[in-house]
Amino acid sequence: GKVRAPTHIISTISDDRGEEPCYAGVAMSSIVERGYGVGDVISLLWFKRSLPRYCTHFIEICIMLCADHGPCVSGAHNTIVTARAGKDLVSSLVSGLLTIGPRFGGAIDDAARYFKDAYDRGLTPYEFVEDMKKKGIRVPGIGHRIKRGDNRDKRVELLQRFARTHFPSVKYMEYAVQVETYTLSKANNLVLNVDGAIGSLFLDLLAGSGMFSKQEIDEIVEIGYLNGLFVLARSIGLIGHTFDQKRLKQPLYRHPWEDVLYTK
Ligand code: Q5B
Repeated sequence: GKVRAPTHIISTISDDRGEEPCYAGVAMSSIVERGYGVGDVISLLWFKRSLPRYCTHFIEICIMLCADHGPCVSGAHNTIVTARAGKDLVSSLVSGLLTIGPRFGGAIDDAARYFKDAYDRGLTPYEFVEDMKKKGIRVPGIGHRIKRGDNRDKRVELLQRFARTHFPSVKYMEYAVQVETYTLSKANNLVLNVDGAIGSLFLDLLAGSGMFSKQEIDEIVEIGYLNGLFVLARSIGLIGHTFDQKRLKQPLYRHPWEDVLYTK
């Protein structure tokens, strides 16, 4: 019989060898004819399955509301400075993307990990937060530079409203809200932020949709798929900031001396 030569690459998500590309076995013509959106494409290429419409709609809402948050956040700032240094689109984009991490936008996976672990172990919000404090770890998904208890993040409210209407269960999100109630009793800036809202709600999507086994959920959380949502979404805004600076023909950025504390 035929002997298959050993391959150097294994790939399971897409195939371009036929007449048209397939994403997780679904032909591009079906994707177009069925009116699929970017949430469906993410479902196929990241999760290797078609998810129910409320799940793909939720993914699309996450992408839309994380696409940009103004010129002052870390990512946009880096992109703007880079574009003004005369660099190309890709350089400007990646310099912004490189700021995404545990403090800025990249706390979604850790929020999901810590909220899941605490909820599944039956910790009260008090036990969870105080345990994190003892370990010297900031609660991922909690805290914001400008949002406050009396100036909540509208994006978080929108996500919560959608999930309460469409998700079969929002137990992880409700847990995150209880954690927020406790952290807000400590300081007014310790709100549930957009990373925490997406992290906890994605746990509800994974657990409540019936589309994932427990083992698959654990693997998704362990590998860390969810920061990918912020990276993908914010790329839209960072590309926009690059074009904006080029269109405005902005000169090289130099930070003003007056805004630096020179000290020994
Ligand atoms: N404290 C976000 O800090 C920030 C605490 C905490 C316990 C916490 C901070 C944090 C976890 C990471 C996270 C996602 C760095 C944020 C995003 C996207 C964005 C961005 C945008 C967009 C803000 C003051 C006191 C200190 C701290 C304590 C703070 N956070 N304690 N758990 N989580 N959060 N990141 O304001 O006693 O005085 O020493 O790391 O979830 O990135 O719009 O800007 O769309 O672009 O700098 O929304 O919360 O506060 O560092 O001065 O702390 O609060 O220990 O206590 P700040 P700090 P003490 S969403």
